[in-house]
This record gives sequence, structure tokens and C-alpha cells, in this order.
Amino acid sequence: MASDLLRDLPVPAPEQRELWGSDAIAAMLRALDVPYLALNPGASYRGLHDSIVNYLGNERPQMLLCLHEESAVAIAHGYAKASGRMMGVVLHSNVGLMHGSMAIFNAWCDRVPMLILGATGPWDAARRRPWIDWIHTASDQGALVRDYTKWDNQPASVPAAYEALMRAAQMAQTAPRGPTYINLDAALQEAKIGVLPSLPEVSRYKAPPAVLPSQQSVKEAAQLLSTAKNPALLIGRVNRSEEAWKARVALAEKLQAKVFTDIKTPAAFPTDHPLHAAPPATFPDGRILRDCDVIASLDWVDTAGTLKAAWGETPIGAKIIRISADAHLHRGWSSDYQGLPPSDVYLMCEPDVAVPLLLDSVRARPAPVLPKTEPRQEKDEAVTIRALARVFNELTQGMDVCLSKLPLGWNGAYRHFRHPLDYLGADGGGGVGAGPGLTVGAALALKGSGRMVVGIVGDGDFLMGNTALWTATHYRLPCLFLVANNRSFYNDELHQERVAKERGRPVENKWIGQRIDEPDIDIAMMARAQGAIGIGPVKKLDDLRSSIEEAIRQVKAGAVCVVDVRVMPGYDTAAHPTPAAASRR
Ligand SMILES: Cc1ncc(C[n+]2csc(CCOP(=O)(O)OP(=O)(O)O)c2C)c(N)n1
Ligand SMILES: [Mg+2]
Repeated sequence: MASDLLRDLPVPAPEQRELWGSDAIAAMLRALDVPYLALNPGASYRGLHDSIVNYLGNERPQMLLCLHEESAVAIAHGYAKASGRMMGVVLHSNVGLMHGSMAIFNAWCDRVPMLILGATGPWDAARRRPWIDWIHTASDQGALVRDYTKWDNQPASVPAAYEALMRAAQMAQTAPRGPTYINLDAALQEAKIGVLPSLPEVSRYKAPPAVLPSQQSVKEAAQLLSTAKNPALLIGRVNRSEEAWKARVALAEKLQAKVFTDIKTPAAFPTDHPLHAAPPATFPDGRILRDCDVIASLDWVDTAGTLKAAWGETPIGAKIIRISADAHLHRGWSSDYQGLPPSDVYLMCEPDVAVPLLLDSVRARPAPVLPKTEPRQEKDEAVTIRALARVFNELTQGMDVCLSKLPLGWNGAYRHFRHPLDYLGADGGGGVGAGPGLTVGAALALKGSGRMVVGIVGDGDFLMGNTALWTATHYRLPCLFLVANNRSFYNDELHQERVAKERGRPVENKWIGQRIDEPDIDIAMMARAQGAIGIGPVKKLDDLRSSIEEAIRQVKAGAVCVVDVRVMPGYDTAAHPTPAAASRR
């Protein structure tokens, strides 16, 4: 836990002889080692709120006040991505849960552990205050998020709450990981309970160790890979450990396999390694994959879609090894499970468990002679995302950076990733507005680590979620936002362009209902309004370097800083050679 995080200090409460239901719940959260609770307050959980402040002294867990429930959840999401640890979120009755629901969906799709607490009631109607307790009581409140949480429960007593919290924590942290939701009846929180019912021994209810694949399936996969002419690894959802990273590199090298990584998932393999076949992309280059005869998918987000992109309607001309435990989580409501890929060998386990076993079992393949790509020196003529990337790369050479988010117009060739924390991947569920919260959550996880957290975010993404900034300034979580501000929900301009072309209608109208101008929004002022440093708008190429340089200096000195970079609209989908020497450490 970050040591010098600001904590709002309560005056000490007198010793309590009489305890309340929510005190027991708070004690359980501490026993479960939940480090933080991101929250926006609400009367439905005023009992628990009091217990965190006056019974626990606002530590272990410590509250993190957020201005919107969507950012509370996104902060917990970013924290889990960067630290691998689960934290808590508290959401007010039905309305707070509704506000937080999109971010819960993002966390679900991203397979991130999270303990979400909610509240309702009193369920006993005779005990409700007029009006407000009635509108904030919902039957089966968990149903709001049941389709994208692993488990939910509404315990009716303190012992039941103990068990529910332990189960929720255990399930959230069992692979495939995800959010769980515990709904706490206001009456249970506010009931007098006398002494604290003894807490269970939580160490006996931990998440299980990773499940190993059978020796037989490892043998079959190793046999396929060892005898392949042209094997490939699609590396998707894997963990942040350096050891696992090295094992992946060793496996690829032993097999001389082509490696693909995905811009939707966190850094998984050094992108400047000669075996890394193409810059991380949302859709990998199908042409390269088509030449491969054995493909191992390491919890790749969309194996079936990727194979389809390579082979189209023709039969898939490669043997497929599927390494993923994800199907344990597949449900009917959303289709985040993607298409059903063929699996000639199916290792139903986490990839990081399988890689060392495969490494031991495969035979080394001879190294092919790889073509060399010469980096082109391209000159920037205007402020574009590519220019922003180039300047940022130059200014951060030799620095440890964690990219917590990238804008939609980012081309995976713009920057190399060489460490598991160099990049944390996208938002999981494609819900715009997550970027600021994810960045603040990563800043919480990495505070004091020496690694600078940087969110390069679209203006649409920033504007939807920007009040997460205040949580960063209040708790002193240094981080940098570079807003790639094209003053548009530009992704959708591209869609309108496609539709207009298809229908023979004027493409010139694609901006209507998309552009965020007249007036332009002063993004730097929005940052300053929340106690952050705001720089920009940066409109000239000549000002880009000095602005980003100043921003980095500010963040290194402990500030939250936002640079409004007015980039030209337009996505760069060209195949670039990756920026070799420029960003090499
Ligand atoms: C919550 C939500 N609302 C709307 C969308 C549809 N959508 C996808 S991309 C996008 C534009 C995002 O704008 P910005 O972050 O500025 O990136 P740009 O498209 O300009 O590159 C929108 C509105 C979405 N994915 N999520
Ligand atoms: Mg935009």
C-alpha cells in the first residue's frame, strides 16, 4: 500500500462497548485485507460509512472519495490492473449502482477482481423512513449487475455477512477473476449487536492456487509446437509478473515462434523483440497468421475472430492450441466470450501456469533468418497523435512509464513495451469514460514505485470521466494525462462516413452530432478547477515538446497534470515499422 497517501483523519471515537452490524462488516473487510474503498456516499450505507470512519479510524480499508460512482469503479479497476490486487468499492443503493454499472461491465470484460459493496432498504418496510427509503429499496437489487458479476448476495445477519464477504472475496480472486457484489440491508448495518461475533479465520478461505493442466494435454501441445513449421503465439490476458514475462520470452525463443500481442490487453511480450511479428493491434495482421501452421492462443481475447480475419470463410489451416480458463465465466447475457474457436488441444488453465510447463516440454526449433525492418524517419507536419507519441517517446527515454490508457487513434507501432507495467491495456468493455479512473487507479497502485503513470486519452473519454481527477489531487496521486483532443467523438465520424458512402449520401455531414466545438471545451481549465495543473490547449507543433516536458516535470514533483493537445482528427492505420532506436532504453 502506498505509504504517504493522504488519509482524512477522524478524531478518535471513545471506546465502544455497544457495537453495530456495520462494525462487524467493517472488521471483516479489515480481516480480508481490503486496502481501499472507493466510494461516493449515500444514506443506504450510512451505518457502514460510520463504521469505517469511527470504528476503524478510516484505515485498512481507507476511504477514497470519488465524485461519481463510475470513477469509483474505474479506479478500483485500474488499481487491480496495475497491482494484481483486489480493492473495494461502495455504491449507494440502486442509484449509485446504476451509475457504477457501466464501469462494472468494463471490469467484468477485463477479468479484474473487485469487491463491490452496495446497500438497500431497510428491507423491512415497517422500518423505512417515508419516501427516500422506499425509492432506494429495490427487490433483487443484485439483478442490476448479475449478468456481469461473478456472484452477488444480500446477507440477512452478521454471520451470513461474514460468510458472504469471504465468499465474494474468494470468488473475485479465483481465475477467471471478476467483480462480485454484496448488498447490505440498511437495517442489518444499523442493528445493535452488542459484542463483535468472532471473526472466522479468513486465511482458511483464500482463493485457490492456480489449476495445472493435465500432463497429457501439455505433452500434446508441446508435440504440436515442437514439430510445427511455423508456430505462432497469440498472447492475450496474462499477469504482470516479470518472471512470467521472462518465461514467455524463453518459450517464444525456444520455439522460434512468431508472437502477436493485442492493444486491448496489457503488455505481454517485448514489442521490440525480433519474434514480435507486428505492432500490438486490435486486429492482428491476418496475412502473417495465415502462414502459421500451429497457433497457441494464450487467453487471447478473441481467438475465433482473429482466425476468421486470417482465413475468412476458408477452413482454418492451422492447428489451434487454446490455453485459457475463461470459459468458466461465460454466461448468456453478454457475448464478451466472443466466437467459439476450434481447439485441437485445450488447456483449461491460466496461460502463466502453462508457459513454464510448455517451456520444459517443447523441443528447441532452429532459428529462421528474419527479415530486418529499417525504421523510417517520418516527419511530423502537424499536431497529430503520432507527433504526440514521438515527442513523448523522446522525453521519456530511459524513464519507467506506465501507460494506463491509449486513445482509439493510437497506432501500436508508436511506442515499444518492454516491461509488464509499460502498458495496462484498454477498458475491457469498450465503455468510453473509463480512461481517467483507470489512470487514477493505476496511480494509486504505483505511487512511490518510481514509475510515472500516464493516461493518453481521447477528449471524449476524458470529458466523460474527468472528475476522477479530483480523487487524484485530493489523495496526492501523481499522474499525467495527455488528452489527444480532436474535439470530436471521432470514432463515430468514421462510422457515419462509412454509412454515407454505402448509401451514396454526403460524407461532408459526418461531423454533425459528433464534433465537440463551438465552444471548444477548455480542458486545462477543467483540470485546474480540480486542483490539478492544466496546460494548453497546445495547438502548434513547436509548443508540444515544451508543454509535455513541463508536464513531466510537474508529475515527477508530485502533481496531477493534464495537457490539452489539439490533435488533427484522423486515425493513422498505416503499417509503421516500430520506432526502433528513438525509444530504446
Ligand atoms: C459509454 C459509451 N458511449 C458511447 C460509446 C460509443 N463510442 C465509441 S468510441 C466513441 C468516441 C470516443 O471519443 P474520444 O475518446 O474523443 O476518441 P476519438 O473517437 O475522438 O478518437 C464513442 C462515443 C461507447 N463506446 N461507450
Ligand atoms: Mg475525440
